[in-house]
Amino acid sequence: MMMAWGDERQDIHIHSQGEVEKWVHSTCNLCSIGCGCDIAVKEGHIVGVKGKKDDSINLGRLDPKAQYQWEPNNHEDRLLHPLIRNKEGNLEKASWEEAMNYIVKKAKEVMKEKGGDGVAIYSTGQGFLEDYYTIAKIGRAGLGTHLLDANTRLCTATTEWCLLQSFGADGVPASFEDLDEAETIMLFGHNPAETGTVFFDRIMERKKKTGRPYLIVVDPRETLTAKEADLHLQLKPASNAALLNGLIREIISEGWLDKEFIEKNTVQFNEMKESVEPWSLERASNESGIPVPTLRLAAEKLGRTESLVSTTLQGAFQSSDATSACVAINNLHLMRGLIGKPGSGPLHMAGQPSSSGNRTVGGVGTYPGNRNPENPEHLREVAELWNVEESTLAVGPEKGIIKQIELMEKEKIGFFWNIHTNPLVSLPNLPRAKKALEKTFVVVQDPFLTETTEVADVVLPPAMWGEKEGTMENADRTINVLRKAVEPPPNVKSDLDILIDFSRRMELQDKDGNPLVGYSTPEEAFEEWKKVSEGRPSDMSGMTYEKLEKENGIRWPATQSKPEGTVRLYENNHFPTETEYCQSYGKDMVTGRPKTEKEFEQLNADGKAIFHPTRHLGAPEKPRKDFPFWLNTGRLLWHWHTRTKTARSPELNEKAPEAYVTLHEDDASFLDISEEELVQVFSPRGSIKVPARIGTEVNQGEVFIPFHYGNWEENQAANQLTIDVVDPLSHQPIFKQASCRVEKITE
Ligand SMILES: Nc1nc2c(c(=O)[nH]1)N[C@H]1C(S)=C(S)[C@@H](COP(=O)(O)OP(=O)(O)OC[C@H]3O[C@@H](n4cnc5c(=O)[nH]c(N)nc54)[C@H](O)[C@@H]3O)O[C@H]1N2
Ligand SMILES: Nc1nc2c(c(=O)[nH]1)N[C@H]1C(S)=C(S)[C@@H](COP(=O)(O)OP(=O)(O)OC[C@H]3O[C@@H](n4cnc5c(=O)[nH]c(N)nc54)[C@H](O)[C@@H]3O)O[C@H]1N2
Ligand SMILES: [Mo]
Repeated sequence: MMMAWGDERQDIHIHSQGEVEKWVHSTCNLCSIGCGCDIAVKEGHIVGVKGKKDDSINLGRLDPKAQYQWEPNNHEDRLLHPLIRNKEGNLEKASWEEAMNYIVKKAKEVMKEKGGDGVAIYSTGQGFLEDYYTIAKIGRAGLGTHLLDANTRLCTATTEWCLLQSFGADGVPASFEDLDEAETIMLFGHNPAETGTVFFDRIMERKKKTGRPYLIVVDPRETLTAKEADLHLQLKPASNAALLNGLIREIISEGWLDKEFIEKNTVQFNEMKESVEPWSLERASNESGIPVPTLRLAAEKLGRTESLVSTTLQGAFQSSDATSACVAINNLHLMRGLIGKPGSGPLHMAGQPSSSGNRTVGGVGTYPGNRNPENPEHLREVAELWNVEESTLAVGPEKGIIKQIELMEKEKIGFFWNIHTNPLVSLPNLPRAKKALEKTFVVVQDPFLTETTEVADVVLPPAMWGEKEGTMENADRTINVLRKAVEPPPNVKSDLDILIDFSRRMELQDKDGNPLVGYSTPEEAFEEWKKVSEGRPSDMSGMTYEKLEKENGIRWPATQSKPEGTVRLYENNHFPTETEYCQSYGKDMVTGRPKTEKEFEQLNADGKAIFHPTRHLGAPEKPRKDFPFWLNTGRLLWHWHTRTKTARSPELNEKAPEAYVTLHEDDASFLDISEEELVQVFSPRGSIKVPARIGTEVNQGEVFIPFHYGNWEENQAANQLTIDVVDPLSHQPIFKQASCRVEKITE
C-alpha cells in the first residue's frame, strides 16, 4: 500500500565531534504523540537524538523541541544531591539518608495526626507507567490515602470523563492510523501545528498527496493550524457546547443519522435529542458568533461525511462546559455510526507523553486497570492481586488538585509530595496556590530548582529521560519502552528507585509481612502491572519489554491471545458498559454528582454506548466593565510547559525568550499600545507585565498569553491571572477563559 504520508525525512540532531558510540532505543518525552527515537551516546553522555524511520507513528520525524530535549540532561544546573530547608529558611545540601529519613519521619507524623488522607501525592503525565503504578500501590494500599492526583488533572481529566460517560471505560476509541483514512478530520480546540507537529505533518502530507481529508478547525484564534483548514470555525470563547448542540440538532433534523447503529448499539438517544432541541442554528450562531450559513456548511460536512476523526484537546478540555462538549462529540460519532471503523472515531487527545498512562495504571484518582472503586468486586480483585486486606485499600471520591489546594488551606493535607511537575507555574490562580503550598510540608522531586522548589521543604534530584528505563502510553494507547541510554549523574536516583526506597523505609507491607513493593526493577514492576491489567479494558498481559522494543510500541489491549494489540476500540460495536464490568457508573451531566449503581443499571446499557444530554452553561467569569477582555492561554511551538528543559536549550530559548500578550489591532489602537510595548495585564487575581504583539490572530475583545513563563527573570506567569474554577465532571480547571484588562504603562 502506498503510504498516505511520510515523505523521505529523518530528523536528527547531534552535537558531537567524531563517532557516536551507540544508539539506544527510546521515545520522545515532549508530547503525547510518542515519536520513536534513538539516543546517541558518547563517553557516557547523551550527545544527540534521531527519529526512528521504522516507527509508524513518526516515520523518522521529530518536532523541533524533541531534537534538543537531551541538552538539559547535560546542563550545569542539574541538582546532584538532595536538599533540605534549614532553620534559616535556605535549602541546604543533604545526603539521601538524611533526606529520606526526614521525609519518612514527617509522613509518619502527619499520618498519625491526620490519617492517611493527610498525605497527598501529586505526580505527572511525563513519567513511566512503572512509577505511576508504584504510586498507586504505595498510596492506596500502603499509606491509605486516596489523595492521588497529577498534573494530568490540568491536562486530560476531561478525556477520561467523557469516555467514561459515553462508553463505560477509559480508552480512546480511534488511533492515529485512522488519520490516514478519514474523509473528514475535525480538530476541536487543538493546535497541533504547534503542539504536535508530527501528528499535523501526518494529516497535511496526506492532504497534499490526495486532497483529503477535509479539515475543520475549531478555535477562537487564527492559529497556524487554523490557517491550513478548509473550514475554520472561529467561535467566541466558551461557546463549544453551544456550537456542538446547534450542529447536532441540525444533523438530526436533516436526518443524517445511522438509525440502525443507534437502535442496535446505543441507549438514551431521545434524551440527547431533547437536550439539543432548543439549539436552533440561529441560537448557536448568537452564542458562537459564527454565521448561520457557515454553521449549516459545517453541519452538512459532519452530517454527510463517510468517515470522521474528531480530536479534542485543551481548547475543549480547559474550556467551560468541557465534559459536555466532549460528550457531544461522542454523541455526534454515535448518531452517525462513525466509531470502531477505519478512518472513524473520537480521538480525545492526551498532551503529555504519558498522561493517559497514569489514568490506566491508577496513579491518579482512578483505580488500576480501569477498575470501578464503587464496585466491591473490583476492589476485592485489587486487594487479592496486591495481597492486602480489602479494608485497608483507600477509596474515596476523586479529589483533584484544586480540591487539594483547598484541603491544604484548611490544613487537612499536611504532606504534599510533588513528583515531576512544576505547579507554581502551571496551576491556575497562582497567588492562591502558592499560599496553600507554603502552609504545607512539601517534597519536590525535580532535576532543577524551580518556582515550586522555592516552597519545598525537601528537594530530591531524579534521573532524567534517557537515564532510566520504563514504559509510556501515548495519546492513542500505544505503549512504548524507553531504554536507559546513559547512567544518571552520580548520586542521582530514578523516580522509581526513590519511591521503592520510600516504601521500604516506611516499612509498607502486604498482609503476609512481605514488602508491599516487592519488585526492584522497572521490568519487574511492569510484569506485576500486567497481571493487574489482565481481563480489564487496558489489558497488557500480551506485552513484554522485548516485544515493545521490537514492534516500536503496541496499542492496548494486547492480550496473550492477541499480543499484536488493538488499533481501534469497539470494532465489534460492543462497549464496556455492563454494570459489573464498567469503570464507572457515571456522573450527572450538570452537577457532576456521581450516579449510583442502581441509576446506572436503569440505563440498561449492558454493552451499548450511552448518549447523554449536553448543556451549555458558558463561562463562570465573563468580560465585564473593569476587566473587558477574554483571556485565553496556551502553548508555543518552541517551549515545553514551564521551560525547565526548553529554556536550558539555547537553540530553543532564543526562539521565544519571553512571554507576551497578543492583542487585536483595533483594541491596540484604541488603547494606544504599539508593537512590543510593555503593558500590564490585570485580572481579579493578579497582574503581569509583558510586551504586546499586535495583529489579527485573536478577535477583538480577546487576548492570548502563552503560559510557559514563570518568574525566572521577572513574573510573566499567565497563571497569575487565570481562574481556578473546574469542570463539574472532570474537575479540570478552565484555563482558557477568564476576564482581564490590558493597561498601557504610563510612568
Ligand atoms: N510545543 C509544545 N507542544 C506541546 C506542549 C507544550 O508545552 N509545547 N504540551 C503538550 C501538552 S501537555 C498538551 S496538553 C498539549 C496541548 O495542545 P493544544 O490543546 O493544541 O494546545 P493549547 O495551546 O493549550 O490549546 C489549543 C487551542 O485551544 C484554543 N481555545 C481557547 N479557547 C477555546 C474555546 O473556547 N474553544 C475552542 N474550540 N478552542 C479554544 C486556543 O486558542 C489554542 O489554540 O500540547 C502538548 N504539546
Ligand atoms: N494557563 C495555563 N496553564 C496550564 C495550561 C494551559 O494551557 N494554560 N496547561 C496545563 C497542562 S495541559 C499541563 S500538562 C500542565 C503542565 O505543567 P507542569 O507539569 O507543571 O510543567 P512541566 O514544565 O512539564 O513540569 C515538569 C517538571 O518535572 C521536572 N522533570 C523533568 N524530568 C523529570 C524526571 O525525570 N523526574 C522528575 N521527578 N522530574 C522531572 C521538570 O524540571 C519540571 O519542573 O500545565 C497546565 N497549566
Ligand atoms: Mo497537558
